[in-house]
Amino acid sequence: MAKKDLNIGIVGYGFMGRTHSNAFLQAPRFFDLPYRPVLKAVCARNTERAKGFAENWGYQSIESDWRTLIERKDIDLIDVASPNDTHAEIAIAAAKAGKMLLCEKPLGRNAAEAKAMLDAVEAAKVPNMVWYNYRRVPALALLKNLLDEGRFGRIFHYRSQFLQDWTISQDLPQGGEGLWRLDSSVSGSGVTGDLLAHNIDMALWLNGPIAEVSAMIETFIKERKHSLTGKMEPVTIDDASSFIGHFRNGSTALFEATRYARGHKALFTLEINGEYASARWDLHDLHRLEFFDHRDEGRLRGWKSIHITDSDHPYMKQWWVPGLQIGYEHTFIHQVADFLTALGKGEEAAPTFRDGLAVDYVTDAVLDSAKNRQWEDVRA
Ligand code: SOE
Repeated sequence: MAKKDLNIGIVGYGFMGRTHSNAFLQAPRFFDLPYRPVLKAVCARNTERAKGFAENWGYQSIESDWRTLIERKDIDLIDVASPNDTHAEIAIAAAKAGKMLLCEKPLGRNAAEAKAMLDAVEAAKVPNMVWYNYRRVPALALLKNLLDEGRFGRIFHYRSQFLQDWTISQDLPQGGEGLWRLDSSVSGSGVTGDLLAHNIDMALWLNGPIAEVSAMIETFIKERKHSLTGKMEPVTIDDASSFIGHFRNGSTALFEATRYARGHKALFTLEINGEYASARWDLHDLHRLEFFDHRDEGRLRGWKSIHITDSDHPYMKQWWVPGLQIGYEHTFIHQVADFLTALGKGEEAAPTFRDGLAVDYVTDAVLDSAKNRQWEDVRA
């Protein structure tokens, strides 16, 4: 089948600009897709750096103002890979200009922003997706299939953590390039929107909606020098965030995210316990799914560690040979492949902006609950 070109304009060239650009380039090399992403333009304020980025990744042109980028007739899709405070303005304007949208997570700095973004893409009827990339880890896609097949029976517990340790030093400044995640006016929140949002998106996908939460947040370092002003300023992000809650299916939730767990760099873990089966997974060993099935013969019952590298595992047929694993960057490649496949069929690819808003409703409830020191219902 002839491939159609899909012209991409990306805003932002940081960590996520790199993961997305790599995915646009690699997806059509490994998957048979109806569209071929064409890297038309990268947009960033620093034109020297944008030029270097364009040369490295093969973007055909650069722009320094996202407004000019979205006006361009030769761009079909805008990829928002810039800091969180830019997501809503760019996405809403791009949707109005009729562009398809991919947006880095979290969708908005809060649910109000995310709702305005959802309204814009739905009014414009443009395809849209949020980069909650971990849904495309093959082991987790397999877990989703096992859950959908009903192998776990009734679900009792879902627990999930995201542990990092990179902000422990008092000397780390807040704000500016690379450190905007520590400035809540840019990021919206601390670990709640940055890390816990991943745990929540995964949980909503695997185990359905969360009904209510009771949360606690903590800011361990109260003042940091701001990179932009050079002055010591109060820290207004949450350094740690945890909650208990109830899913609508009756199971209980136990979640924690922190950047103060010394020794842990990106330890995203989850465990689900059902009537018949349990499963657990962690990002440091992302190609393994631990699975326990109580219906196995009693003498042989036990935890299995399944190495997710066989061709009958999700996505793996497209990669190497059984036994050879893939990694973090592949989750983004899979996401592009799924988006383009769905686009070819005129279907949506999840997580859409609607799914992104659902996450923001939970993170808003977490922050409200911690502030008000009470249980909060999550908006449906
Ligand atoms: C923060 O350190 C971060 O880079 C997040 O922003 C990403 O979403 C997460 O996948 C890894 O950690």
